[in-house]
Amino acid sequence: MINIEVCYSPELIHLYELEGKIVVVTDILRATSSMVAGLGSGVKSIVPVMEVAECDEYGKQGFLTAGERNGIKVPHFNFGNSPFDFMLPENIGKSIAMTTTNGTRAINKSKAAKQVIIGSFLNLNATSAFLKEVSEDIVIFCAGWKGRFSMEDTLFAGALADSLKENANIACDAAIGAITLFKSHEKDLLNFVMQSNHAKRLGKLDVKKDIEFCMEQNKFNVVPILNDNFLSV
Ligand code: 3SL
Repeated sequence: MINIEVCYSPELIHLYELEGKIVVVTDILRATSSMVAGLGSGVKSIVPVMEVAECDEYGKQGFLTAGERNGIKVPHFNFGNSPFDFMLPENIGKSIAMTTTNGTRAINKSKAAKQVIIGSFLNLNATSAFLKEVSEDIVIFCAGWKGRFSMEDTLFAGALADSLKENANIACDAAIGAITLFKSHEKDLLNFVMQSNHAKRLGKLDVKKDIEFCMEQNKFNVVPILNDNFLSV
């Protein structure tokens, strides 16, 4: 049986062995939800980078640029971090360079893994189905907020681990905790997430519709996979 672990924060990822494993990076509000929404709507590829300057370099090569700092669009980028921006019809077939406070950082910290994939509530069933076919151990990596635990990422980790638990060994307390949190709130996920620090932070930016959208389940039947720094489906 394969093992499933959950890591609650990029500050803890050095405690996990990633080599030979599949890492599922999740940043529900909003980076991985936006990636899934974009790639599920016809965006060709997304390159997740750590710094604004790296995005700018890709921009000079013809990429669209996207991302935020502290939730606010980087002023000179084409767009910010809203899933609705990523789904615009004019992005179909385009490549996007993206940098965010936590999500793209977590992806870059996952590169020692055998494979890195992107999970969100928007592609929960697709991610689960993909992982039911693998023989490698799995680490579900929550991007959190500036190194801290975040409720919405942990809820997703719990939902995903719960969907896999018949075929896998739940291999750490963090995974048991995530499943327990998810099971306690699975019937009112959105209301529960509205109490989270990040929803309150985003609420001040007037993006409630983004939060509601990011908590919808299974709108996209795609699993973004990282290959040579590029995410595609
Ligand atoms: O930190 C991130 O990766 C973002 O998703 C944060 S925000 O939702 O844009 O504030």
